[in-house]
This record gives sequence, C-alpha cells and structure tokens, in this order.
Amino acid sequence: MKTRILLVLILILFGGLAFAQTVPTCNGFDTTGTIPMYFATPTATGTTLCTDYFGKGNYANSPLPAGPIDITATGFTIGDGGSGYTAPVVTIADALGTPTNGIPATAASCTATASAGVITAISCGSGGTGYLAPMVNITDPTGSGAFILAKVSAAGPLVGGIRKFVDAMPDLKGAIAVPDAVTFPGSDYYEIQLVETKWQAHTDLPPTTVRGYIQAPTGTSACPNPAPATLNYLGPVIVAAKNRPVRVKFTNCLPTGAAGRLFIPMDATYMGAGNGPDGTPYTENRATLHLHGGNTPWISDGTPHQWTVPAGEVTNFKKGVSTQNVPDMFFSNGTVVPQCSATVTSNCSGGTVAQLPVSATNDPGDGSMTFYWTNQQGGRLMF
Ligand SMILES: [Cu+2]
Repeated sequence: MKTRILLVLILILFGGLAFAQTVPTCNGFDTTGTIPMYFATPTATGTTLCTDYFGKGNYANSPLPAGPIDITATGFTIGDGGSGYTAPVVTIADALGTPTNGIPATAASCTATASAGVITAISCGSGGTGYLAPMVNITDPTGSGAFILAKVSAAGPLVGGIRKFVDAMPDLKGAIAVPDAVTFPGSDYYEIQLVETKWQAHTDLPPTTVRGYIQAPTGTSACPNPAPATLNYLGPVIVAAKNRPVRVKFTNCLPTGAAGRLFIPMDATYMGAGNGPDGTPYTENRATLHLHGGNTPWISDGTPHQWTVPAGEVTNFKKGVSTQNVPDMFFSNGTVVPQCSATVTSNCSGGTVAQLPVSATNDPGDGSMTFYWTNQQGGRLMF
C-alpha cells in the first residue's frame, strides 16, 4: 500500500500558483527553443496549451532557492501519523525543480519510526540537495494515512532564488533630470531620449531587457550609439513647479527593423495598435510621452495617435496622425533653436523672422516630438 503525503516549505509562499490554474504555465520550449510549451514531467510530451504572460517559462515568477531539507528536530511536522504501519520506507520527493522521477539528484536519506502502527518520527542521515518543495512519501505493506510536512532548510546552503533585503531601493533623488532654464526663458527645457537597454532588477536576477528614458544634453541631435549599457531605472525624474511650464524634446531611440519588435507579447487590438489605415501594421517601436493628470494642451497629450517611430524606421506610419509640434519651439537640423532674449539676439526664435536661422522649423526631425506642459495643476507625483 502506498500513502502519498505532503510537502512544503518555508521561505517563500508559492502555494497553489501553479496548481490552481486550469491552463498550466509554460515551463519550457519546443525543440526549436522558440515556442513556449508545458511539460507535465521532464520526460512528457509537451503541449502548447499553456499560458505565460512573457512567453518564457517562469519569467514573471520569483525563482525559489533550492537546498537540503531541514533534518533537525523541527524539520518535520506530523499532521497525521496514520495507522497500520509495519515497515515504512521514506522517500523525499519534490513538487518542483528538475527532479528525476520527482526526486532530486542528491536525495535526502530518511527513515520513519512507527509505534503501534502510527508514524511518530522521521529521522534523516542527510538532507540531500536541490529541494524546492519537498514532499514526504511513505510506502508500507500495510499502513496508510500518514500526513507529514517537510521544509527546505533555512540554514542552507541554498542555491538560486531571490534573497530578501540585499539591494537598496532605487533612489529617485539620484535620477533627477537637470533643467535647462536658459534655452526657453520662463520654462524648464529637457531633451529626453527613449532607449532600449538592460536593467538588473535584483542582484540575484540577470539583467533584463527594458525600454526607458535618459536625459541628453541640450542641443543633442542624434541618438546614443550604442545605447547606454544600463539605465537609471525610473529616471530621469522631472521636478516641476506649479505654473512653470516644462518643454521637452523627445527622441525615440529604440532599435529599428526586426530589432524594434517589442520583446514581450503585445495586444494588437488596443486602440491605435494593429494595422494602420492602409492595412499595413504599425511597428512595435512607436513611442510618446504622456503627462497623466496634467493641465496640458491637446497637442502635447501623447495620445494613442500622437507618437513617433525612431528615425530610420521603414514604415508607412512614421508619426501618429494627431502628432503636432509645439508651435513656438524651433529646431535647425534637429538641434534646438533658443528663444530670443536680452542676451540672445541672433539665431533665435520668438523675435523677428530675421533672427530665426534660415533652416529653422517646428519639426524637431525624424524620430523626435516636442511637448509643452503648462503645469497649471496642483503638485503631485505624476507619470
Ligand atoms: Cu493620462
């Protein structure tokens, strides 16, 4: 008779996550390594009937640390000793991980003590290694009904997983953009670029691909090449004052062509996504800025129809149909033209036509857009 008993571990709660779903989470790939699949066991034939937001197994879950089971006096909890046990044999299997037949490569070695047919104790010579979610299995010629919990040893040694409290929280104060208060007197001016690069969210995780923003010096007309190796994630932060406008030249510096495809699955049914008016698809590297909650003129709202692809992208749709440039911001070959002032009287905008450079235009160039935010609203953290 075989009695199958239970698990589970401390450290991290994963309870039910993988088991409550009727559609299993993809946990591997087909033979080409590209199509996500679910394998019930490492030796089973996989199925593509599985779900995973990121298309890659376990991308969205925190990996668990693996280690030996806890073989100390408090390592096992006997929920029910069962009855009728005469020659119990203990195996410590695992509900997760990559065990062979459910047993890690280095299995724990344990025995059960039965008293009057009831399991009263589990003792182990070794805790093994590689356990994520240990399960105590007891086989016996006559007994049944035992229910015993095991756990992974907090003392380790643990391998993999994510440790708590090892990284400081990102400090927004270190990511504050530097305003240019000179180019447009009365306004704070910023040149912001969108790049695709890496961000390491946790010391125990590898860097992951992200899209995020960087501040470029005033007068920049080109994208950084190559993109910066890492981002100061969530930066740059623009600190604004009520009633002092912020002006932005935004440049989309995402990759073009096949490299410009979004690296996570995309819902093409949203407004502004999918195909354009001529039936050809929009690219997945379109971008805009949107100040949520701002008292902002419509031309600077960054709606689903106000965006730009990067310069050099081959597409029928380079900018959203509703994209408009700020009428009093001028550029000469993509480089900002400062507003005329008492000290800036030539090659400037806002004065006479003669003061404007010959090539000046409101168009900041392919891949760029301009924004004007009035900030005529109360103070708050906006995004
Ligand atoms: Cu909004």
